[in-house]
Amino acid sequence: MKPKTPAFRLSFLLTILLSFGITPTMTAQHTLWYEQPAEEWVEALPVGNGRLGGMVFGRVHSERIQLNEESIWTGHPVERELPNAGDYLPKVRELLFNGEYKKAEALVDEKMMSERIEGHSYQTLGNLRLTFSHSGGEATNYRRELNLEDAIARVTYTVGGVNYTREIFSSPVDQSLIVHITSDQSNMITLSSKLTRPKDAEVSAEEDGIITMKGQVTGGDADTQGQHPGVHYETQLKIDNEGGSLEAAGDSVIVRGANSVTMRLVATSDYWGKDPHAVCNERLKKATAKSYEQIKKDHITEHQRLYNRASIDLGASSNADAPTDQRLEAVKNGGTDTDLVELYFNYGRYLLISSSRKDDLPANLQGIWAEGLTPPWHSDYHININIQMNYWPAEVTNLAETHHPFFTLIDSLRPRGRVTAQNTYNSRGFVAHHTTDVWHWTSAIGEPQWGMWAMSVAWCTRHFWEHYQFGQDTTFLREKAYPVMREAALFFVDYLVEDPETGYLVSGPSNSPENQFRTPDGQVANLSMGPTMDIEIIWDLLTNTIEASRILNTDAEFRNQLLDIRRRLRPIEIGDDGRILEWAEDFEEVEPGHRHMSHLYALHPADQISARETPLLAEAALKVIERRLEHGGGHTGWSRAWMINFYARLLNADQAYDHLYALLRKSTLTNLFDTHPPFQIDGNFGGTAGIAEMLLQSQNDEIELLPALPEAWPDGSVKGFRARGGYEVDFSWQDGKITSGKVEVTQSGPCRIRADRKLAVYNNGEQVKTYSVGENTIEFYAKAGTTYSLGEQE
Ligand code: FUC
Repeated sequence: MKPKTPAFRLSFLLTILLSFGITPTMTAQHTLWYEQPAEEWVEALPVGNGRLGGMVFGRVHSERIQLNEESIWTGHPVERELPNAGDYLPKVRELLFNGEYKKAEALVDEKMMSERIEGHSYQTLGNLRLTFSHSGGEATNYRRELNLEDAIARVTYTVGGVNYTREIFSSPVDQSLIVHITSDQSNMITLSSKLTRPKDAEVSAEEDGIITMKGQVTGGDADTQGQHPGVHYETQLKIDNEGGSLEAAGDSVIVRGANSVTMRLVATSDYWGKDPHAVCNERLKKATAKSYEQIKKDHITEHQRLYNRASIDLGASSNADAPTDQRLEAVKNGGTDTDLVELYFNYGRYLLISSSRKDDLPANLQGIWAEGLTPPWHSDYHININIQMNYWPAEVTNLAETHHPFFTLIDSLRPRGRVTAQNTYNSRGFVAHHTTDVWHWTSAIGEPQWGMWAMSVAWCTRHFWEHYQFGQDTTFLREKAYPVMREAALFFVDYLVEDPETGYLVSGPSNSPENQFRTPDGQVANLSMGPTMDIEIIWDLLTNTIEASRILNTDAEFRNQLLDIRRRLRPIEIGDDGRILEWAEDFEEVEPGHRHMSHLYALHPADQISARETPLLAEAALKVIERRLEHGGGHTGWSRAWMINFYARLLNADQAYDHLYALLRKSTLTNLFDTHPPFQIDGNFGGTAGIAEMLLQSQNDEIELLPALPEAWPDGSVKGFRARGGYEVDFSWQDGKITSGKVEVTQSGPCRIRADRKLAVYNNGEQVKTYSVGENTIEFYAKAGTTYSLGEQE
């Protein structure tokens, strides 16, 4: 039997539809659209090329495109180290081992925590303001949309019988944000353009239609600790009219009676060590040498190179033709909308492509889209949970190259991280604490509750390892990943300490981010020795580094040392009530519904706990989740996204599905941004990853198709997902059963596939020998460069 591939089915369907003159619309899954302009910033639509972003409001008469450039940061590298902090480490540990938690915390607070420096922040680049003169009354036929397939925002409307269209996008190819305005009648476009910024902006307009805005950014009004001058930036906007006239007036450029207007905006800062003026000149010259049509074509081609690699189809919705805000509202009112789930998934991939491209800075807490001078948490890189979540969907949804800016950030922390490791812990290797920013500081700052946590780097190294696992690129493993993993692991060789009572190796002083416990004498405390998440992260880092050194056939002595340390780590413990303990002792949590579920790191994103392989631990993890939920857990956007991923890993489709809808209902804004609150992009990425996790998993040395398929998605397909081991996978299902699929193999070796039943494997129509290796699971020897089809056993 030759199985029908999804591609075959789709082309067949298209042939039938087209022969009846029916063109299927796919917009519901790929377009956000609205019947009114954005009033608030969180209603505007994001465009971005990885570094240059815009939030498009789509106002008819006074358009606002709020601008961001990823390197617009106040501050500069600042010395935050406490050279003698490590002198207090033995005493702090002694106090913690003796149960004197509050005393230890006070000592940490006084002697080991660096000062928090407010005022170092990511900031808005400014605004592009367009004031239109339309004649003919009110606008009708209004539509504002973001097309995710083209990565173009569009605004269309009619005034006085004239149809106007604006197209806005940020091109990665031409490093410029483009605004193109047309109308269907001649000489009807009249507008004035301006660049504005709340402060630190010198603006001038020239007769050739170029507006320049430049300055050195300083802290926002909310900063109480001074101005903290940061980068020098420049942005240039070139306005070209076709038809009509153009003139500079003060700091504006006015176009009158044009047929069309094209704007090219470039921006950069000296963060990268280059003169921003020269870089802007060069970029603008290049972009101006190309026609609008060519820039647009190149932009779409480059975007689709990434965007089109993966897709999902989970069935159709009845409400698919309604505007996005109305669809979301219907879901908030208890409805379901499968196309909206697909749109949310596609949007997550769109946001990652648009905020993280190779050679950029990584996606920050708001991606690249942040309003004002003091955005929430300074839009920094929280490396104690948030930045990791940004990259959860990168590998599985086939956007591996978006991961690189994150790797570069972690690599860049090494020089300062080595100093912090020495100063704070008398240890080799490198370390960083709960957060950092573009200035790459690594010390423990602020309150012990979040700041005294030396696990961030170790967690981030999991991403290097995942990138290798999915892509099987040994050059990456050798040259980029292993040196970072090795140095992160080296830190723990020196840092871990033997618990005098049990003999096990533990971390500390440390918190379980960012939860508090009650001490046996009733006090509220933050720090202890060996909280469970630490142990899980360290186990994970050691395991991955050991494996990497084996693959690279290097460092045998170091590997043996890591093996020995891993053996001596305190195990994950199940408490009397059946839950995984969050701390080394069975402390009561102060906030039982806390948003962090740190001690389940081993279930997801790591893989030490597995529903199939460690069922008792999985059961204990479920109890943790249930108790958190009973007390209101999952209440922030990202926390809800964790729930989806946890339940998918626990193979509980119904709960994963319910939490996916809870994410849409409770933590999603009308422009589909995740809200913590406020807007924080990790929930978008975590939600996207959660959907993928429901459809395909590969953390247990097998590709599992539909591990957590809810009944609401009986028929569907997945295209272009990646699986660990170097595979790219497509598959379709009907009535919850796999009907066809294909696996593209980049690395020769045994390949295991688990599905609803044992599948057959074909190569060029010939059935391949498979081995039955477990429940619904087959294995075959896959050859690199081959694409195998999946189908029914004969
Ligand atoms: C962590 C979380 C918060 C928030 C902040 C940016 O500290 O605990 O909920 O997401 O990062």
